[in-house]
Amino acid sequence: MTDLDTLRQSWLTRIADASDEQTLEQVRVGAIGKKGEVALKMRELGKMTPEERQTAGPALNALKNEINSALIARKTALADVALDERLRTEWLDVSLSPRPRQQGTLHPVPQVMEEVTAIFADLGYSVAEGPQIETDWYNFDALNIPSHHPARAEMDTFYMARAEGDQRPPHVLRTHTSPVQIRSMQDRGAPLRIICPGRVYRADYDQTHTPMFHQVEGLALGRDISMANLKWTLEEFCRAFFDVEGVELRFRASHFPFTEPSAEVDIRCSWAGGQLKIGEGDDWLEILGSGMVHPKVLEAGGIDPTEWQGFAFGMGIDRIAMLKYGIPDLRAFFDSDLRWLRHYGFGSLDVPTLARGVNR
Ligand code: 2NM
Repeated sequence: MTDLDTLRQSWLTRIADASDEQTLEQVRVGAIGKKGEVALKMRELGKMTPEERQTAGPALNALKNEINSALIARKTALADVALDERLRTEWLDVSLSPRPRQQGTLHPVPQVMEEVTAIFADLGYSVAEGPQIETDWYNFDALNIPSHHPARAEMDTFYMARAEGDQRPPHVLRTHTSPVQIRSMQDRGAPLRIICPGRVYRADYDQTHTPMFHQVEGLALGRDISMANLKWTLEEFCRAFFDVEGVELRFRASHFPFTEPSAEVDIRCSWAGGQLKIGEGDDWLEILGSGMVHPKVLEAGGIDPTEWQGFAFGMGIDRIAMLKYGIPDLRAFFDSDLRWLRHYGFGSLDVPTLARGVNR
């Protein structure tokens, strides 16, 4: 049986040397396949004497089984190696952030809108929104700006085209968010505490004006809400928004058709060294307009002015964003310049909340 020993040694060596599954399969076919070497040996059993066959038969069967076991063991080992190789090369760092780099940033305008709404939400105000295309009644008449009032001309209003033969007054792009406050009075009645952030439109374009800009207006109605409540509210707001403990506000008598009395509000600041500092210095910076809501405006909102009164205020978001974040040119807000957005933009997860502070 020395030739069977040679056979065994030769196939076991080739099995051990097979470095991949394909080679191993070739070895299997050559050894114990139908026309493999062991099968050919088995065919020779027929020419043997019965005595020879009695020892050669079991020996060949044992060889076939041994080769088969060696093939299975080798196959398992190769699979293990292949798996190890995959595990080594196909890896993933699950500690990576969802995006490899910060790709987008939040524009300062929505960021500041969020900051303002977070501060007023903390004071019990809810957010109200409304259409950007308004009837002239909601945009003007309801706000005590009748047809031939000079404020209509001063507003640089964008008028919508009318259908041929339509005699009704044209719709307008809202020139302030006050129409939303009229709608909210009509829908919700008094008492009421709302702020209305949104886009507004005026046909004006220069270094300090863009034809579309952003406003937040506020309205608080109650039985005995006064100018004192207005002053406290605006001081609280400025303290939180500009993150300055010693904010100081100055109320200057002014005029708006929709409020009586009316006041423009300045904040103490310094321009020392060309840099704006809020809350210190000898300069004043106008930041918003305000007043007690005119009785005619309350009536337009379906509110009885003998029972309810309240204050309202309005500010330009773009403007206070410039002041807070030191942005020099208003027009850059709408240029979509990526370098500008990366410089002045905010991280997408950098959402202002009062719990974390609106000023990070
Ligand atoms: C301002 C200044 C003063 C204002 C008034 C109203 C309303 F609809 F309630 F009467 N909303 N906003 C208001 C008052 C707006 O912006 C400079």
